[in-house]
Amino acid sequence: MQNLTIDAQRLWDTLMETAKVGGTAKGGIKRLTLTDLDKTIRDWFKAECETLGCTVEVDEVGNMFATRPGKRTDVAPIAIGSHLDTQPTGGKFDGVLGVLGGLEVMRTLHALNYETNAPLMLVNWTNEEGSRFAPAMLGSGVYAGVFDTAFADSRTDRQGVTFKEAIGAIGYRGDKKPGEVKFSAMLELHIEQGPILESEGKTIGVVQGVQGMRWYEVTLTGREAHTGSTPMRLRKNALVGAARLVDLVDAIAHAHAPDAVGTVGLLEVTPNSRNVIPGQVFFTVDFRHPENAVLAQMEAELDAAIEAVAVEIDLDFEHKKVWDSPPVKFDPDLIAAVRNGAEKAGLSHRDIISGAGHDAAYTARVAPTTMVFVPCEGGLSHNEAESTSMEECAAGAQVLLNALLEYDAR
Ligand code: HGY
Ligand code: MN
Ligand code: MN
Ligand code: MN
Repeated sequence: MQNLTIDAQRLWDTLMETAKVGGTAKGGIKRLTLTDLDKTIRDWFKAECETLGCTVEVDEVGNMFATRPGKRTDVAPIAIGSHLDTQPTGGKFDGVLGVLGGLEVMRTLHALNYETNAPLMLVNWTNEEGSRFAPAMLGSGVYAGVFDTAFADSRTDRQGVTFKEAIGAIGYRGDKKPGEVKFSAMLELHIEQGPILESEGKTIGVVQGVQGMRWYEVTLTGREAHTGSTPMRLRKNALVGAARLVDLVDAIAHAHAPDAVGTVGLLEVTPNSRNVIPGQVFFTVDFRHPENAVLAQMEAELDAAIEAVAVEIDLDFEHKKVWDSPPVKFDPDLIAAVRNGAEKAGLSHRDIISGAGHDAAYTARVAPTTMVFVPCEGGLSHNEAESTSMEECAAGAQVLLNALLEYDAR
């Protein structure tokens, strides 16, 4: 058996080089989905894959599928990949490591002229982050049939631009229908984005699944009025209501500790003028927990909290659940292949559930799926200071290769 070892330096250099596409002064990446920067990295990705002999297909929502032929033409490809879009204050590794680690696997096989049995597919999913267009994992969600293309097209960013306009503007509305490009299995490499692996000194996370996630949008409406001449007793201050609810979201999550998390991440005040009592506030809620029953309980508590605050401050309100991604368990055979892949590489490992959402949560609905985690410094992610080492990136890519080769040899 050839010594199939990935090239750590080449992977690291590619990570650092491509991080310049949307690179920020603080060392992160701001490369929002379906922007010109996203187009730049997509064009680069396509060209790179084509130099490795891949054919690149694109579906209606811009998901990119680069397929390297294998010995057999009668089986669907084994897929690896992740996402190249980032948060506004994103780091160099979230999503990117999964795509470029997969590219490194392809480069290694290409350099050794190694032919896998099944074809090998490298995927770049559209809009995994859900920052510009909610919900997250939108591209893989359309692929898996959770959403349809019309729903994706209708999503708008906070400037009122639709997904449909944005994907058209960068020319990535592909001709493949959702789910038309098939694969037999999916392995996604990703940084953990949490503190567990680093705190335990483990190099590889053998991911068992992804926790449940729910997103809500809340609009509180009071009344704009003069900050100087309006007595406190006559006010309908929407921001005071929102402030109460920001704290209540935090309290609900703490009440379901240690596994629950709750966050208000986006909040907009109207008219946002220093001497006008805020008439309206729009904000989002992100709840997560490994069990659906607890998420349902947290949702009920949120409903009650919104009602109570609206009565207390005499506000109108509307709120809706905009995303509900239930807990996901990954495929046992693929999990075993990752564990064996870590053992083969002599790397420490531990089983782990993902706190963050990933495209793998949706591909698991349509094909056997699992993930490989590597540590990130301080467990920090969705932050420009996100960091991990060349060795850990290489370890993740090596386990990805080992696992897919084991699965390919079945
Ligand atoms: O929200 C998430 O967990 C992912 O980063 N989109
Ligand atoms: Mn990610
Ligand atoms: Mn992310
Ligand atoms: Mn008051």
